[in-house]
Amino acid sequence: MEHQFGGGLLVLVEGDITLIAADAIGNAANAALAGGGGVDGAIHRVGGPAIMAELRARHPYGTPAGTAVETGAGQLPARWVIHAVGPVWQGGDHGESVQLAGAYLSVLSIAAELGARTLTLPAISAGAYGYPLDDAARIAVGTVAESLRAGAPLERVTFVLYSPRTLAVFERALS
Ligand code: AR6
Repeated sequence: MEHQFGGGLLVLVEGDITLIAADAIGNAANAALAGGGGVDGAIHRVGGPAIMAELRARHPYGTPAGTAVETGAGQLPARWVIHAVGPVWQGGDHGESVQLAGAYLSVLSIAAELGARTLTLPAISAGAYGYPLDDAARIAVGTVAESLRAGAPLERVTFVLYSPRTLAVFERALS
C-alpha cells in the first residue's frame, strides 16, 4: 500500500529491512546505542562491526529516547543508518507518544540533512519496547505523513514491517 503526501510517497511493505536498498535505513536502537536483538541486532549483524565502532567513537554516552544519530551503513544496501531510540512502553502516561513521534521526526530531519532521497523505517518501539501496535502504527504513519505533507525533502519513505499482522495494522493506520 502507498500514498502520496506532498512531494513524498509513503509506502508500506512486509519484509526484512536489511534486504531493501535505500539511501538511509532507520534503526530501532536503545539509549545506550549498545546493540541488542530485534531489528537492531539484524542491522548490526548484516552491516558489520564498523557501525558499532562508529557509534562507540562518536556517541559513547548514547542518545536519549525521542532522538536519533546517524552512522555509515557498513555492508547494508544503504549509505547511512539512522539509529532512533523509541520509548519503552510504561502505560502511556510517561510521555511515550511524544517520544515516539520525536524518534521519527529526528530520523526524518537527519535524513533530510544528509540529503537522503529514500528512507526505510521499522516499527520503532513496537517489539521489545512493548508499545501497543495500533497506537505505534498511528503515530508512525501520522508523523511521517505530516512531515511529507509539510515539505520534508524525501521522495520515498518505506515502512518495512516484519510480519503480516504488523503490515495489516499499519495499512489500517494509513487508510
Ligand atoms: N526488519 C524489519 N523489522 C524488524 C526486523 C527486521 N529485520 N526484525 C525485527 N523487526 P524491536 P523496539 C521488527 O524489538 O521495540 C533491541 O534489542 C519487530 O518485529 O526490534 O524499538 C534494541 O537494541 C518490531 O515490529 O525494537 C533495543 O534494546 C519492530 O521491528 C530494543 O530492542 C521493532 O521491534 C528496541 O525495542
